Amino acid sequence: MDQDNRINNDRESYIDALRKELLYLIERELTPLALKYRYSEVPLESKIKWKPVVLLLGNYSSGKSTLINEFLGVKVQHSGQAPTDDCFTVITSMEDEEELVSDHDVDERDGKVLLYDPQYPFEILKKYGDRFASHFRLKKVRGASKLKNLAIIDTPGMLDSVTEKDRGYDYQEVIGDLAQLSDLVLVLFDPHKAGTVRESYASLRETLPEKTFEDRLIFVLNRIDECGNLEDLLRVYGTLCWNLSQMTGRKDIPRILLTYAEEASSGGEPKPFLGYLGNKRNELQQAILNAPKHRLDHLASFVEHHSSRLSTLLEALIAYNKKRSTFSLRMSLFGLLGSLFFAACIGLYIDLVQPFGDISDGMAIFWGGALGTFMYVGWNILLYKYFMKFFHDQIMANLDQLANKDTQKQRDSWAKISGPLAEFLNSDRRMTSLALKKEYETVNRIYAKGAQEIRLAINQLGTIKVNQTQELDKNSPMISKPTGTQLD
Ligand SMILES: Nc1nc2c(ncn2[C@@H]2O[C@H](COP(=O)(O)OP(=O)(O)O)[C@@H](O)[C@H]2O)c(=O)[nH]1
Ligand SMILES: [Mg+2]
Repeated sequence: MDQDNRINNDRESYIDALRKELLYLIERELTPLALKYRYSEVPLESKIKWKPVVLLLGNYSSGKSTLINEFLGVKVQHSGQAPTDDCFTVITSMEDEEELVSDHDVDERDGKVLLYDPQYPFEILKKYGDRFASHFRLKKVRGASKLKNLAIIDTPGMLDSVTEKDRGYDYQEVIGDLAQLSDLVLVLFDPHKAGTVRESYASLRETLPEKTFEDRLIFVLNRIDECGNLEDLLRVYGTLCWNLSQMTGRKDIPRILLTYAEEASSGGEPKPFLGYLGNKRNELQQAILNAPKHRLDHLASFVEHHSSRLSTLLEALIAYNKKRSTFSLRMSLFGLLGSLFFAACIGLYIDLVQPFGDISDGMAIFWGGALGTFMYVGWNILLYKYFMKFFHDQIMANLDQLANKDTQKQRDSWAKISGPLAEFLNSDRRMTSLALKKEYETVNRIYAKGAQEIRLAINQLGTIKVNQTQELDKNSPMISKPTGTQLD
């Protein structure tokens, strides 16, 4: 037993060291570039610095709130048949000191604290305005040990006929941003609306594939106790599979956990098929508890993801600078040759035609040279600027030429960075090739070494034994203690 505890402690501290290393890479290396090049409006780490997060999505009355209450063993959320709860609720535990001073078992706070307190990762949601803020709240639960290292977000049920105007904010955008910062996303359905709700169609078709990864999604068919018999359940299951394949655009059917809340189902006559199927409730609860373990993978993907996109952005800036230098050199040469030609013509004209009377060869050369120089200066001051603006407009009209888009990954990266790139190029073009090259090397080093070595270290975790953590610590090139400020 003692041995097990030591293994666990060693693992925990090793995981913690890896987590800090990854956060360090993001905070110190990627964020300054992401902000500088307008790739992100907020520091990148703000989305992942907080606790691991589980997001619950699903149509109204699919049993999200009931699942949360059951998981915590406390009635934190209201539940009911009608779509009454139209709030996004972040649920986590009280801190020890808060438990001492709070008079309630559940402390409910306005969503503004989540948006404006930098310890939370929700700053990004400020852009959805006051209507959203009034539908966002925080609940802190006393003694919720399961939430010490975890937060759950309950969401308003997905509806059919609702529009952005009705909600007052863009629901799909909000759940996209929340999914992006979540380590696990549970999508709940129930037998009455097995995937037929319009908002769930939009989110599964577009929002979720764009904002999160397949392996972070779990589909749940909840409330199966309400099916009349096995045949009824099979019909519902088939409908859901069909709808899911339509929504996700995939031919293979993802795994769907079949489950129900025993407490909510009591009262009805027992259904024999439920005994035969078994309830996957424990599996579902275990998946929620395991979410923190995905955080390291999530962080490593985060580093890879953003460093590769920043690398595409820097590549495009380097290409822009290169084209600009070539064009500028060409224009300067053109101006120089034009001015020389002009000087020679003027000199010859003065010398041969003698329009100003008898002028010596030396004076003709002098006047030719002076007018040529004047023309060159005029060129550089007036026309060169005009041509460089012409160059910039040409590039902006066809920004695609700055990037390589052979692979799908490159095309995806480009879709994300072309907007910030255009904004940056239109506002600030002062960048030296040397500085760009250095930044490019930095993000590639982070991508190639950082994330990959961390992944290797994560894989080693599976086989870790007591006292080996220190060995790993020494051997891992990434686990060098960061100098400078503590990350958390
Ligand atoms: N029979 C049955 N009822 C359930 C189950 N889960 C939730 N309910 C009931 O369904 C209604 C809606 O549940 P709720 O948790 O509020 O759904 P939400 O809108 O997704 O949060 C409530 O009346 C619950 O008691 C279940 O597994 N079986
Ligand atoms: Mg609810």
